[in-house]
Amino acid sequence: MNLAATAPQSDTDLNLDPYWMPFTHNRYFKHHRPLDRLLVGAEGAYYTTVEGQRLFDCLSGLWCSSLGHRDPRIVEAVKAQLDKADYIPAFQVASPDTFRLAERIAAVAPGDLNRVFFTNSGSEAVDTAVKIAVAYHRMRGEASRTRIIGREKGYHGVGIAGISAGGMVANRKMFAPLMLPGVDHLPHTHNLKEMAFSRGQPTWGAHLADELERLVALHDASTIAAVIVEPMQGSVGVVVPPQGYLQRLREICTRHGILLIFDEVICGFGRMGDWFGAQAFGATPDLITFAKCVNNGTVPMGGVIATDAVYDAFMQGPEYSVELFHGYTYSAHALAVAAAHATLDILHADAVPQRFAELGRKIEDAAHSLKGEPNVIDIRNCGAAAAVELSPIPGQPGLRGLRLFEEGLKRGLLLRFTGDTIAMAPPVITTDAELAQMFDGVRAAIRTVA
Ligand code: PXG
Repeated sequence: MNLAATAPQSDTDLNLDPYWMPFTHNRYFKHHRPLDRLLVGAEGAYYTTVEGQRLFDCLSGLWCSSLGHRDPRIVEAVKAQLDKADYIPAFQVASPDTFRLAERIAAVAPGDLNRVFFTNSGSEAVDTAVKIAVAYHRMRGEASRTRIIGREKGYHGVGIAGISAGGMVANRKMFAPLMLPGVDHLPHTHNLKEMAFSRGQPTWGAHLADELERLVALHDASTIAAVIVEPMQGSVGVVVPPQGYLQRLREICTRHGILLIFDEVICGFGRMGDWFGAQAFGATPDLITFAKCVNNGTVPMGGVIATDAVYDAFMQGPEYSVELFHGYTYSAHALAVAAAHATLDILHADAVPQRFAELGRKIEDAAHSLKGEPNVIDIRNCGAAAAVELSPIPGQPGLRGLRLFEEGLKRGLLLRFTGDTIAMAPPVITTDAELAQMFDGVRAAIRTVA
């Protein structure tokens, strides 16, 4: 360890080398030392940089802080929990608050999804759901059902199950030998020719769900455990399900005894204008994965909601035996549970899903007003989320997206880009004036990088 690492430093001579930043161009960041990307404060819909600049939080953190930052009701709940108990083990004992939280989550989940398993992240939630799906069939005497069907362009986090079922090539190609065997993929539904500039759910594309029938014909249903999809594909840049698509997936899964998993890590807890994407889009899965907005991103938490039927299949053997050999040290961490209760209080008291539906209508109009700006080849929106896709600079994919992100910072906007697409999902507290400012800033930035 060198001295610089232990001596007090100012932020400007911060040693950037030891921290290996996730999903970040480390060399570019460390070379350019962007002070407008060093964040020290978060309040409401804004971050504050080390230089004191305020940045509007266009993606609610990473899709997780949908109520805005540091709502006093959540802050107080976490502080109060610290005064009662810091850590409570999750194996063989539990806090009563965890049971109450599961009950509250089940109450807002659709259909018979009444059983909640807690994890600490979306990636762990996906691992958990995939394990539950495979074990479920085994418990029912169908041990040959092991195959997982994901979807192209899907993002299910970075665990082995998530990258195997996921469909974003950059997240997969380096790890090819590690992938789960027996995974196949549905085609994605993003088609510029058929659906560019659709408002909300595209009318074209429901037939792509029938590709599942083709995979069943290829592999046989007796080998398939589950299909996992995001109702709305968030990470790849707000790819919206075509009308009728999710219903068709549901029908085919039911017909063939395949479990349907909705990965609602982004869609869950209000963003789609309802509690879950399942309700917003009108299709009910057998398992839901969640994370992020369950506690407004305050303390890591994720989980899986299962139907009674899935849970019941595990309840076999002697009563004293463990039914599912799975769980995490920090499953239902006391601070995360406290933050989740406070978040649910706010989601109910402030009618957040409905307010997201209203905000979504404004986002739709504002986003689609960018049509015709230079290099804009698609605009998509769904719930309170939108994405603008730009044509790449020839031979340099992703560079226009990066430039746009940097222009956004100059205009006080913290944007999120993936390739040459920017995604926006601002907090529910966003005012009309802030929404207008965000889209004015994006418009100006798009023109600058043209
Ligand atoms: N499933 C889905 C659908 C996700 O969106 C995960 C799983 C993984 O969650 P964890 O908590 O393990 O990161 C995610 C995460 C972005 C962005 O910019 C999206 C995510 C994470 C970070 C950035 O779109 N999604």
